[in-house]
Amino acid sequence: MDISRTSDVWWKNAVFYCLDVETFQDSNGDGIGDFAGLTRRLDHLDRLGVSCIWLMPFYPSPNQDDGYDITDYYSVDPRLGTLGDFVEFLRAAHDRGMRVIADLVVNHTSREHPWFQASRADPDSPYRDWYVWRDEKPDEDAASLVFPGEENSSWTWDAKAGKYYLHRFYSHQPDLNVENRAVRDEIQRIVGFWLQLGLSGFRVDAVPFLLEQMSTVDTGFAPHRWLRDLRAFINRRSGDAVLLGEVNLDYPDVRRFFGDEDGDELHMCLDFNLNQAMALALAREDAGPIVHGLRHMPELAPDDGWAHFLRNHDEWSLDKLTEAERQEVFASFGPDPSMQLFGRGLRRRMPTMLKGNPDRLRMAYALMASMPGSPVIFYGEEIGMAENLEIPGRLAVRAPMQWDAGPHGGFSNASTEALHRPMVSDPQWGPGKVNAIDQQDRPDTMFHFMEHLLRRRRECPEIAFGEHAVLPFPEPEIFAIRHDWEGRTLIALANLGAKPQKVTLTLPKASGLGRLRPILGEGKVSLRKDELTVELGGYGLRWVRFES
Ligand code: ISL
Ligand code: CA
Repeated sequence: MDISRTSDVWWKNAVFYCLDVETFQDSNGDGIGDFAGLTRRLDHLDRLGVSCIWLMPFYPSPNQDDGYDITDYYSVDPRLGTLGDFVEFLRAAHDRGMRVIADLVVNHTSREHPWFQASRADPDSPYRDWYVWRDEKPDEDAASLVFPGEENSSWTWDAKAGKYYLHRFYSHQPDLNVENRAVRDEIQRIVGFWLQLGLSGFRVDAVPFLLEQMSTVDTGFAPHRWLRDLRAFINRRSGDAVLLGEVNLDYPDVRRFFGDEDGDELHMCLDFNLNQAMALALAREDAGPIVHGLRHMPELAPDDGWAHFLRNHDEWSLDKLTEAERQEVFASFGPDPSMQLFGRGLRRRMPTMLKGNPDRLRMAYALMASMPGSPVIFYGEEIGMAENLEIPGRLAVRAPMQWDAGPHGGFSNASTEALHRPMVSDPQWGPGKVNAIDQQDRPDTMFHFMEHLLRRRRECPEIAFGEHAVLPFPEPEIFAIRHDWEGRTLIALANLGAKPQKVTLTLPKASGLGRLRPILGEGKVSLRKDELTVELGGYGLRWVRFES
């Protein structure tokens, strides 16, 4: 692949940054972040090396699920600004060379969406068949519930309709019926609308639920054909638009959502499998689970890729681990029940889970960024922000961004009562200690490290496009991966343990690999004949590159 072609498939070598407009920067003092505020903060993202911003839902919403409950797909929540503000933001992002994608949440709408209101009110309404209705409550398997403890069924009685409606998530989020062609046409219009305004694609929410077939009769609907049509449609409208899917399934099942061997469905999927392997590996201080995970990672078509992350905006879901493994991670990273959620995950951010150890934190991010695919950063990770466990449920990790040491961390000048969501208040983690502006001015900070890491990652297209191989080591704490592409070789090492290690690996024909250049981390590196020796501190990391 030549270098211009790599830009065509930009998502494979991108740095994604996920943020929620309402917790990023308030510009008008009402306590709610907005597009004008976000626009003012774009230089922070530019400086960090972000190449694509992922906006969490910003559409009008009663906000019962932080905006994942939408009442209008064609506009901006007035609390966050106007469509005009959105376009100004988009233009300013593009001006800095950053693309923007947004959450596409079309598995369900808000119960308050006019479509649902019409659907329940009138059996003859064309909207009746836009949702999934049943006269009798279907049998269901308790294990299939997404929010155990919060919702005890996926079917809720609606007195007005005199029927039950399906909701895979909260009861205030009725599922759309995508087996109805009119619904699929509408989804296409929504996607087309935002592409026309300049979005570069979508993070598609809850894809397996979206594609689920519920009909008891044959509607002729073929879910994967529809996903294929959707990709064809978006790429007809916009050649470089991307579909990044949330498909939290086992690897072989995720693979099906990329389409056949040509890769004609989702362009990318968030890699939950490797994510949970990393959780276990970090907790155990043993690279084994990652090695195992990579061995099972399916092959993708050349234009498709994985999106890797450590923490996202939801709980750290550990649903793919065995019960015993999950308990191991809980014991290391969140022993108190208040830190756990739905019996399957942790509602904490990395720095607190890693007990404030800066070396371990940096190693964890370098490890993630060395995985074959593109890294995704969740806002605040670049400065080592913590969670606020006083905020209920998943929202604990969605406290407002900490910009400076001033009141409300520079997020807003509203009164404390008016703040959309409380700040992190623990003095060790609050804005007085952890904030972007102070870190930008000091070299030995998380921000500087992340900036350096993400820029290095962008400069190493071999991670995105190359062949990877895990380099075996006798020391279980050591993880090493090699990426080869077009005459470039990168070797990324991480020491998952606290003990310093000196490791040696044999690289056949090392002399042909070009000049050795350590590009990330600290510690002595030497090459003698075919033997590469690297000294890694406790929780150390090192990337070395051979350049011809
Ligand atoms: O089902 C799961 C695990 O068994 C979840 O990972 C599920 O895929 C996830 O909860 C879906 O989350 C997404 O859609 C939700 C929203 O609340 C989340 O924030 C979003 O990430 C409903 O729209
Ligand atoms: Ca505001």
